[in-house]
Formats: sequence, C-alpha cells, structure tokens
Amino acid sequence: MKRALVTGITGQDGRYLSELLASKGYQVFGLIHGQANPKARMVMEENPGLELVEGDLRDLPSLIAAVEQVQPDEIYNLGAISFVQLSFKQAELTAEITGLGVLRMLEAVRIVGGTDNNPMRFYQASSSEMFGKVRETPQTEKTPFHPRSPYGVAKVFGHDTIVNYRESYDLHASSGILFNHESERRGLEFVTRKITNSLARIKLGLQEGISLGNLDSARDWGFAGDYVEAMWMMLQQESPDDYVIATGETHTIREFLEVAFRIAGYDSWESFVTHDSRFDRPAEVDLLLGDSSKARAKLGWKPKVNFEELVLRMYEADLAEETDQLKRGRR
Ligand code: F7E
Repeated sequence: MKRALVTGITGQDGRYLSELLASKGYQVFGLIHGQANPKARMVMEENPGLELVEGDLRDLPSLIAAVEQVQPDEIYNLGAISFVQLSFKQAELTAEITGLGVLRMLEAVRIVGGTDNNPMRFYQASSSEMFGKVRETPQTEKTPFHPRSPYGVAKVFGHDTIVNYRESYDLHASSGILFNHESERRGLEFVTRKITNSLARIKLGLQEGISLGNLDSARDWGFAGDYVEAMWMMLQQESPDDYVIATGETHTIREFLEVAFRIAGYDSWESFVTHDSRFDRPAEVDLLLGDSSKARAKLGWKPKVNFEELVLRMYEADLAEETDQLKRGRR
C-alpha cells in the first residue's frame, strides 16, 4: 500500500486529492496544525481512512517528525496562505508559510530521506500567480515570472527552491504550475464562489446584491477535481519536472457573472453588482491564460469540466446548500 503525506489537507485541493489517492488504494496522511482544528473533523468524515499527523509549515522539527513517522512514498505540499488579497495584509506570514514552508518540507525530506530504491517523491503546488504581469500569452513553463503580490513572490521562491533541490540533491521533486481551479469546495473569499454563493442567496431572497472589486481581470478557470489528477500523474513519472496545468481558455469576471446569472435565470447581472474598492488589489494580475501542451503530451492529462459546466455545478451546489439551510431555519 502506497503512503502519501498531504499538507493543506483541509483546503479545496487537499480534500479532492485525498479522495483521489484513497480511491487509488493509498494510505493518506494529512498534516494538520493547531489544537482542535475545526476542519479536522470535516476531512475525517469525508475520508474515513485518513490519518492526521501534527505539524506546522513554520516549524521544521515538527515536519521532520511527521515525515519520519509517516515514511511517505509521495508528499504533496499544498499547504499555503492562498488568498492573494490577504497576502498583501499579511506579507511576512505569507512568505513564512507559502514560501519558506516549501524549503522546510524539502529539508525534512532531505534529512529523513527515503531508501535509495524508493526515494520520497515530492509535489509542489506552484501557481499561475507567479506569471503576474505576464511577459507573454499564453503562459508556458518557459514564461519568465513577474509576480504581483506577496503570495506570488512567495510561490516563486517555492518554485525556484524545488528546481534547486532537484538539481542539487537529485530529489524527485515536481511542480505543477496550476492556473485558477475552482469547485463547490472553494472558499467563499475567492471571486468565483463568492459570486455563485451570493447568486444562490439572491435567488432565494436572502441577499440583494454583490459587492465586488475589479471585474476586468481575466482568469483561466478549471475544475479542481481535474487538477488534482495532474498532481498525482506528475509523481508517477520516471523523472521529476514542471508542468503548466490550465484549460487554455480565459474569461473575465464580467463573463463569469454573465454566465452565472444566465444559468440562474436572469437576463442581466449589472443591477445586482456594485463596486467596492476594498476588494481592489494594490497590484493586479490582469490576464492569465495557460498553455498546458506539455502536460497533455507527457502526462496524458486534460481537463474534463469546461467553463460553463464549472459555473453550473458551483451555482447548483450553492443553491442546494442555501435551500437546505433555509429549510432548517438557519438562514
Ligand atoms: O481573484 C478579482 C481579483 O481571489 C480572481 C488563488 O487560488 O488563483 C487564485 O488567486 C480575480 C482577481 O483568485 C473580487 O481582483 C474582483 O483579479 O478568486 P481570486 P486569484 O487572486 O486569481 C491562483 C492561481 C492562486 O494560486 C491563488 O492561491 O477576481 N476580484 N472582485 C475579486 N476577487 C475576490 N477574491 N473578491 C472580490 O470581491
């Protein structure tokens, strides 16, 4: 039975990945920090075979102990402060966890090691935010980075550290440069879920409108469930490498609103949306569009859920959840 250690187990991707790994027969261990972490119970209910291990990406000894205890075949480092807007307010903490956390995990792997015949394989969750003020479109593995947020800067540090450890210590360490990936499990602070959840509440008469920031930025949005498959595929390769994971389609926030409101049965969205400058960012990433030809050719990966299907499934899940809460008198 293969053993996998996943950091960020309570996040959207951690939840999809642990389900995927369990379905493939892995024993999955999730790194979790903090006493009585409220999300621990949720992930245990979703994945009863999961084992939780104490550890904190800020604390190398705890990571060494976790890797030593679990002796994983594969490590997936998904743990991060991942909300770009928050990274502007908590820049140092973001560098500490999203950036230095990668270095600490790699050090833990290097120190504990695996056997020569079975070295531990490492996946790093790199991000399209690293491209920031993009130098070319579409973006590929060769596009230079120009991050626009403390989060993007920290991800570049993590990405470069992966390359450096791969070259210095011959670690089987791969990076997935994942473009935005969403689902009904996305946190409510991210724009897609904020829109689908608010829209469901508008439909049910629980809310009047949505306050948003910049509607002109464009993102290459895919479905998170498809993207965790790419993570696993990377670690099944003979050699480690970096891969862009994206749909190859880009849409503005306006287009997301258009599709979502149309699905919900409205002719237009404009009268429901107001601008709130609190959601504008000090520096913005205007356009992301990924070229995932390398992953498609080498891994055989391709996305299964398209943009419209993604918006639909998110809206339907939010409508079902809000309706249920309403019936129970919780709204
Ligand atoms: O913003 C604009 C905002 O927070 C998308 C993370 O998973 O993907 C994600 O980062 C766009 C931005 O995601 C609101 O200005 C307008 O242009 O949903 P988001 P993100 O910043 O693209 C990358 C790949 C990651 O790696 C990150 O971890 O939407 N926007 N109005 C808004 N955004 C938010 N959150 N809220 C608004 O009200």
